[in-house]
Amino acid sequence: MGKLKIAVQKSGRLHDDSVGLLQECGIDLRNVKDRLRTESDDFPLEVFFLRDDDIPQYVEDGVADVGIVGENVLQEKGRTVEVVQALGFGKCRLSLAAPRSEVWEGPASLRGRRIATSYPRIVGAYLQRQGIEAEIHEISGSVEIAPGIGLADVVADLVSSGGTLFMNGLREVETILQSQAVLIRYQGMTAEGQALLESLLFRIRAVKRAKRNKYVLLNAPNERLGEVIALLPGMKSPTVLPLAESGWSSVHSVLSEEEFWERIEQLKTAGAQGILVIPIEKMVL
Ligand code: PRT
Ligand code: ZN
Repeated sequence: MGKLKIAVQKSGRLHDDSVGLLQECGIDLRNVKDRLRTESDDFPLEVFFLRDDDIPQYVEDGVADVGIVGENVLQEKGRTVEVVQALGFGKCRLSLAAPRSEVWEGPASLRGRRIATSYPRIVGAYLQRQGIEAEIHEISGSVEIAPGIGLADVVADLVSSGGTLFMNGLREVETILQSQAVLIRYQGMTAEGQALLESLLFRIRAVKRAKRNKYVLLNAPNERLGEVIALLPGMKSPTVLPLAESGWSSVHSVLSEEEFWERIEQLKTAGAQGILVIPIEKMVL
């Protein structure tokens, strides 16, 4: 039987989360350090470790069936691949930043200026959308020092905490692109490859769903069960079991992260006690 070939970053910010996701999907990978490729014993998967910049092309060409890469790299490379799933890690944004002393009056302030960036294609498209002419200086690293050494007036670079910009006397002034890691696929996959991808996606979605949800157990007095149950949707509906002490029940359910704190407070107000919250490892609907 064939194997699904996946390209992931060899080392860098996406490596650990990419390998970690596969492992959470129950796919054991041996020798991930300093290797160019490895296979799994318990899932028909072959992993290629590459520079993130090369991943879109490998997937466009079908050398790898799928890949994990940041949307920023994907857009910059402009390769023809299909995005099948956002993965929720590697979040950052591509932003314009100007020296803190500079008065910023919106994108129009870019007119005729020099912009240093490693993302000439995305920045070029942005300037075109804004109808602004400016000079793009492509540099491959340490973009944030360009204004300080007189190489450019502003920069367009990836930002997560903003610490790097701050330390270089720069201020984020416009966001061009929001980015996260995504799973991409080769458009000409065989039927067998697609079936393998479906089973990988099934696992990825179960892992992601589990992360967004918590298992909740609590005790409630029987006369207030109705109120408590109304607050807990559960996967179908909550499980209710009698406690040894008469007049009380134990209620089990699932709550999503977004509504979690608000619901816990409401549950307490509705008479719930001894609330336990437990992480869920996998969640299949
Ligand atoms: O060797 P290879 O080419 O594979 O790796 P790389 O050096 O090109 O990329 P790497 O490992 O640095 O980043 C891989 C991907 O992680 C990027 O393409 C983004 O999709 C994502 N990502 C998420 C980030 C950041 N957050 C990030 N903060 N990539 C880079 N940064 C850098 C940024 O360029 C700047 O220098 O971190 C600095 C800013 O961070 P803050 O926290 O100070 O704002
Ligand atoms: Zn790179």
